[in-house]
This record gives sequence, structure tokens and C-alpha cells, in this order.
Amino acid sequence: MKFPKNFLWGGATAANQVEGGYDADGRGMTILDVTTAGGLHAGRQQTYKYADGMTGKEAEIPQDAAGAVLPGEYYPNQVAVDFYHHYKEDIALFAEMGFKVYRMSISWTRIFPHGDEQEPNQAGLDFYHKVFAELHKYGIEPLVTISHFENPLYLERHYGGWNNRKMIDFYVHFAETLFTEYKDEVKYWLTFNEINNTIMFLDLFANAKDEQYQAAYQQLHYQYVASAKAVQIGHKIDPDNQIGCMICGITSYPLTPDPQDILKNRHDWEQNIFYSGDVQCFGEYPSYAKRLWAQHDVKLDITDEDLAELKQGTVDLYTFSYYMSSAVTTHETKETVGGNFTIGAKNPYLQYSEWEWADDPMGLQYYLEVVNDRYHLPLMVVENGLGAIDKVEEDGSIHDPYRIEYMQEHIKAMGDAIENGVNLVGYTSWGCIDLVSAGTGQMSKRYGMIYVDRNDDGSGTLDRSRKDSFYWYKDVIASNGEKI
Ligand code: P53
Repeated sequence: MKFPKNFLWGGATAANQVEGGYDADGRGMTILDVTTAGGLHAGRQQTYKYADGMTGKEAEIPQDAAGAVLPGEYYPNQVAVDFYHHYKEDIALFAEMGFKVYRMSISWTRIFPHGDEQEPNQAGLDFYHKVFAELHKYGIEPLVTISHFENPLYLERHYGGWNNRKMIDFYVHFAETLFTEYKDEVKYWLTFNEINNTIMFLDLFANAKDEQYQAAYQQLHYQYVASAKAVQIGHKIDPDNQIGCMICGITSYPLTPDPQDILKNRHDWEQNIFYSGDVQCFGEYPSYAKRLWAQHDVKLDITDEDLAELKQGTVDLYTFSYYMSSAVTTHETKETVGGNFTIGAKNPYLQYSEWEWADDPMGLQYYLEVVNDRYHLPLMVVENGLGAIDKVEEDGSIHDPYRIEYMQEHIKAMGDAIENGVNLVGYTSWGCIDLVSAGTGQMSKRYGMIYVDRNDDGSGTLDRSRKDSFYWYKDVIASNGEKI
């Protein structure tokens, strides 16, 4: 047996991409509720639109954030796949696949509609009690991401979001509320989803200016402090809590053996991957941080108390997403990879998905071995999967051999890493149920093993059905990864 006996097999989602119910039971708006299809990346405009027709960062903030939606515009995250009203059915399907763990996130504005309140919204707290009870009914352990890409709109507009040090207190109060409320229901937590992409995506999208690096490094610092404080509180409330960091794991290679490419690749790893992991796992800024800051003339607001917090608040687990690898070079390259962002040079040894993401299972093994050596912490792959267009047959069946093949190869790579001594404790495939793409806002970029009848334009019955991969994954879990 390659996989350890209690290996945590499961699936992963995020509140903003599945829940919908955006104005139900007192929930406040998040930035993603006012984002028309396509928010995070190129092709998905992150201009907020307001009922008064104003757009963009300079627009006046309506006092009531719920007014910030324009009629006639389509906002895919507002309904998403309506997990809010389908959670029982969905969790039953997860249980049928044999999930041991379900990674989900909590919508901040269900609990604190604006984000700066003292008192939580009881109806919001109740919803997650119901979800956790349903999971436990089937013996599924929740793994909860505290913040997954969805800042409260109010905090964004009134305080400038993570540019403001005050966000630390708002976040910590939110986290403490969750640790207290769900003490007996949740023991696995992640503080921030893909925390490193604040910096990483600057490189991927365009020639970012120094001011953008300045802002990104400062936001990250506040998030690291917020995370470290949350970890300490989480441990105090329940010493059994296992709290992890979550890193966007893209394995980067040098395109050529030119030493300049080799060094650039190493430095890219430092900036994009190691910087966040080092602060969260080691509790201090790495030596190369000075070089990274100097490169963009970055001057940070970091206090001695902050540094003490970082030291005290190191994580118990290192978790990451893995979809693809990238290749970097100092040379001119004709062949670059586009997709929903520029991921660098085209690697001639790899195949690419429809969204031009490189299919590279060995890159997962490589990544696992690197971070295993570096951190000596339990590791979890908390996102992995293939975004693809699925076809529903006349009889309602959905044949997705491409998705099965992608997952087979990545599970095999994890087994090989475990055989090489890697301490991997779990795997939650991304979008175990179809959901709204973070990068493009599409429904048609599907990751699920459960199909949801919902289309890019918002049409569809929201009915659920099992894809071929559903039955295949069920066997994988039942055989603890032996039968792939
Ligand atoms: P979508 C890009 C690269 C790696 C991870 O992404 C990424 C992204 C975002 O596009 O984000 C994670 O939906 C993220 C999820 C997201 C998933 O990858 O663009 O944590 O929220 O849905 C897949 O195909």
C-alpha cells in the first residue's frame, strides 16, 4: 500500500464559487458578488459596477452594499451552483464517493455582513452548523478555509481592504468567532487560500509596476500577521486544531540549461512560492526577502510586535493547490502560453489543456519532494483537477475520460512521492462538484465529478448528475489509491 491507512481522500470547493444565496438570511455582499463574469484575471474584469452606474475604484460607495448590482448585468457568483439550498443532496453525493474530508470555505459576509461588526449574524453561523452536521452524519471531516478570495465589499470600499492594517483585527475577530463557534465540529483549518498569489499573479499577468509590488507585499505582510494571530488563537481555543497555510503551487522550471535561466528560476521560486511558505512555516522573513523588496523599491510597515506574532503563529500543515507547471527563461521565446494569464514559456515536453494549463503530474511529485524537504511538515494537496468542457449524452450520462486520466496520473505521482518519503496526508480534488471558475467566471470550465446543469449565461435547472469520474473516484477511495 502506497497511501497511508488514514489518508484523507476528498474534494474541495470555495463558498463564493458554489454557495450562491448571496443575499439570503442577512448575508452581506463580497467583492465577487459585484463582479461580472471574470474577476481575478485577465479576461475577467474586476471593475465593480454600482447601481448609480459608476464603476471602478473611484466610484462612490453605496451605503447599502446590496444596491451595488446593476440590473441587466450577470454576476455568476451570486447564484453559483446554489449549494446554499442543495447542500444536503451534494453532501450525500460526496458521501457516496466515500469522501473522508471535504474542503470548503466560510463566506465571511454570512457571519459578518459588513466585516467590521462585533456581533455575528446568527443565521449565517447556523448555516455552517447545518453543513458540518450533515458532513459528520457521513463521517466526513470538514477542512475549512477561513478566507478564500472573498473580501467583504464593505471592508474593501470603506477601508481599502488589505491595504489597511485594520484588516488584521477584522480578520482575527472573524477567525476567533469561527474557532469558538465550531470548536467541536471542525479541527482542520486553512487561514488564507493561495496567499502567495498576491505576488505571483503580478508576474503572471503583465509588467506590473513597483507601486503594485509595494502594495502587494504590504497586503501580504498584514495577511501573514493576521494568519499568525489566528493560528495562535485557534491553538488556544483547541490544542487539537490543525491549522495550515495554503499556497498556490505552480512548479517552475528553467526553459534552458543557461545558468541565467537556472538562477532566474530559483529566484522565481523564492518570490512566488517560498516567500509565503517560509514566513508561515518558519515564522520569520527569509534572508532573500531583502533582495525581493529592493528589486521593486519596496518599503514595508512591519513592527517588532508583528515579527513576534509571526514567530508565535507558525502553521501545523503545509497545503497547496497544484494544477500545472511553468517554464521561465531570460531568453526571447516565441512560444508563450496564454490561457487566462501568461504562464511563461511553452514547455515542449508537455501537453496543454483548453485553457493552456500544462498537464504535468511529475511536476506535482517534484513540488511535493521540494516542500517536504524544506518544511518537514505534513503536506496536503488541497486542490488539483482538470477544467474541461463536458458533454451530456442523450441518455444523460457524461463521459469524462480526460478528467479520469488527469487525476490518475496525479494520484500516481503522489504515490511515487510518498514512496520517496514524502509525508503526504491528504488529497482534495478541486471542484468535486462543478462550480464557477475563479479565473474566468465560466461554468463551462468544469472540474466536477458531479455535473451541475448550469450554463455560462445563468440558464439551467441546477440538477446534479454523476459523471464517469464519479464512479472511478469512488473506487480510488475504496481501494485507498490502489485501484486507479
Ligand atoms: P479556475 C490560477 C492558477 C492556479 C490556481 O482555477 C488558481 C488560479 C485561479 O485562476 O486558483 C485556484 O477556476 C483557486 C480556486 C480556483 C482554482 O484554482 O480559474 O484556489 O478558487 O477555482 C481553479 O480554473
